[in-house]
Amino acid sequence: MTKRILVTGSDGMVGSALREVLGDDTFFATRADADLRDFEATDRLFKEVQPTHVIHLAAVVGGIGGNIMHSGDFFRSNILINTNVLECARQNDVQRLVSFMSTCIFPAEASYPLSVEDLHNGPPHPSNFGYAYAKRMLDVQTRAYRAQWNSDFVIAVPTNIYGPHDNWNLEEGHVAPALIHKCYLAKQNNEPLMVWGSGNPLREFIYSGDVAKLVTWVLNDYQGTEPIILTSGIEMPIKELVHLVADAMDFTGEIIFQSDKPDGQFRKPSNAQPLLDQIGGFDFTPVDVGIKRTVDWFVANYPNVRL
Ligand code: GFB
Repeated sequence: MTKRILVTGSDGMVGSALREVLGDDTFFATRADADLRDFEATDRLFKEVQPTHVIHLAAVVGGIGGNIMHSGDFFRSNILINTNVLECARQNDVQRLVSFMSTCIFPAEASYPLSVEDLHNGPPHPSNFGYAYAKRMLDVQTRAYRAQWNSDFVIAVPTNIYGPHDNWNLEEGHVAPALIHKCYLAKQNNEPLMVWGSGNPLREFIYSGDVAKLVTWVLNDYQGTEPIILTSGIEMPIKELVHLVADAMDFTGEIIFQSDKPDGQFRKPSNAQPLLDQIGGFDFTPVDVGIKRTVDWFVANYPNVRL
């Protein structure tokens, strides 16, 4: 049977990057094709596409602001989406499915670097507990399906992804797109760039194009069954990200750190070794290069961007 790949949530940042690496044997589904919170709609999509492989990107996500404001919706929507997609994949005999968690769902108090063995050993950071617990159930469902039906479902766990086609919402987006959008407006309006928190928290950033290449490898070649973390393992203070954005935008105005805004988790360094053991080397896009590429994309496309 010829390979037929279904990508869910394909109109987002990673889905857009996957369009550049996957071939015409791929069906790029979006919310317009099916509301994956509805089982019947999800099953209709699987019956229409008849995929042999699935890259499951669809999720309701946001940055620290979005997670704090919408914890109930983030929990409910992601539980429904994942439950439906994995069950439809099983019922429609999908050979292999890759779904996504992220490093923000690990315990807030964990030994570093974060490793998948510790995933359930403690509560996640309160800033995103709704999303985090929903995503942890994806791990439970994946293991339960493998145990009962030998489903070949695996999970990729990227760190903070950034890149073109992101969600640029100032209040609910992730840090990189929010800062790029704010920096663009600050430059336009000759105003200070307002940064949330102290700028001291540390994050690992991974470019969307790298995630697309790595998840294609997970789909085709990853031999393990445990969730696989996708990271370069390089941490960066938020304040360094701010300067990369300002430099890429050629912004020379004032930068103000807002101490009344949340810092969130201080750091969440994750274990890059399992990936490197499996794949050998990987040329991660340096953050300064990726940010410049993303800023140039934003400036070229604004205001026709997702807000
Ligand atoms: O990407 P982010 O919103 O979420 O990053 P997390 C939050 C960090 O960036 C905090 C600082 O330290 C914020 O204080 N920050 C500075 C800003 N300015 C801004 C701003 O304008 N907007 C935002 N959003 N942050 C994410 C999860 O957690 O981790 C995702 O929310 C995902 O779901 C990702 O799982 C891996 O990095 O704290």
